[in-house]
Amino acid sequence: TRTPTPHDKFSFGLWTVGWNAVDPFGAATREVLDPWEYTAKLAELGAWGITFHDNDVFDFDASDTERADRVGKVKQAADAAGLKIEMVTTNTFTHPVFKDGGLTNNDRSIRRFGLRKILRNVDLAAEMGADVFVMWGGREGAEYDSSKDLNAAFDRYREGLDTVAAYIKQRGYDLRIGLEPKPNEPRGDIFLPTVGHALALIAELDNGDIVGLNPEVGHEQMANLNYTHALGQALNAGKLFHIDLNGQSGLKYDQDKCFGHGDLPSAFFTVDLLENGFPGGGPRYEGPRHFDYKPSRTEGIGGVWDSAKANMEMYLMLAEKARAFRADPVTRELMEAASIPELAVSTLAEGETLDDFLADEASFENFDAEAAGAREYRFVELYQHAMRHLIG
Ligand code: GLT
Ligand code: MN
Ligand code: MN
Ligand code: MN
Repeated sequence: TRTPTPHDKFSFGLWTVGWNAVDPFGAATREVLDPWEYTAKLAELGAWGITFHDNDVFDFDASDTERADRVGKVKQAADAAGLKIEMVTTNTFTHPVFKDGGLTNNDRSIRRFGLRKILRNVDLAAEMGADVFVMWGGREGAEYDSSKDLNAAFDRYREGLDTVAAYIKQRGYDLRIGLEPKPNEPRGDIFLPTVGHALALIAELDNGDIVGLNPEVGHEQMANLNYTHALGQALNAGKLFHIDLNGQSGLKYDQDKCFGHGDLPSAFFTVDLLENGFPGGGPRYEGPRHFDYKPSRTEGIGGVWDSAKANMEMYLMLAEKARAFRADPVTRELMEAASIPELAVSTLAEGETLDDFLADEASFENFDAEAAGAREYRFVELYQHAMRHLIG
């Protein structure tokens, strides 16, 4: 595979390569560098952008001067390395004050504090030139069903999101919000567990036009759902604002492995959608190919860079194969045989009224359901053909 270039639009969270590998059972296994020390190496490996939380760069209780100094150093390092700061997000999950959430905390004073922390960070995102403001509500949720007035919790979630979106508009910032669903971990049950739940809430917002999704591979897969379908529905709704690519091997804790190191065929079809679009055209995702992974705890600093490279290499290898798969005339024939292009034809004809439809005997009275039920789709052969391209 060729080496990545900025043209590929790969980006990394500073919390990914910068993770010291603490887990609930063990201490850190790696030293961490200062946030600005990761930029030169990421750029050298071919990355185009970086992303961060406020508290990846400065401490929760940093003074204004310290905050400005550390943010300045990251911005300077990114500029020097030619990296774009494409997304900024807020940490509303680490400090104990957020143990019952920020926007949906039962304690109103904490909700007011959480919202202020987020708004302050919206200013920072705009100042950094970010396009997207991700909101992962990892602590918004519960372990105990007795602990929440759920009706009020969803009201407060909407209120919080609408307030952030209204602030972005009031300030005239060129920023869109990307909600990141996750079913559980760290909370027993997190609100907005899947892309579908988030889409439903967004539809009820007053300022929902600038609120969309940041779906993560592993998070949908932890809910036993299909990531590519999640991207498909978000795209179809005009709501795919950002993506978190990584790898997850089935139903277990959030693994954040390298992209493609979990469910490989699923990663292939994700890249196929991102690189080639829907078979019949339609909305495309043109944003960053953003990796949200964690270099495994077994890895030292060498392994950090091995794994950063692995994400990009996996993506490029899959992209090459997905392009060849789509360009293959055999694929096109099999797609025809499967009637895939026909799904893009509206079910009622243009201008056909309900009365016309009811009067069309060919569609019902004279329809041969036995014959239609006996047709072949050759879905298995089409999938097998994809596998030939993937591993043949
Ligand atoms: C945290 C989480 C990620 C989110 C980050 C954004 S924070 O690491 O596990 O999935 O994308 O807040
Ligand atoms: Mn994850
Ligand atoms: Mn994560
Ligand atoms: Mn993520």
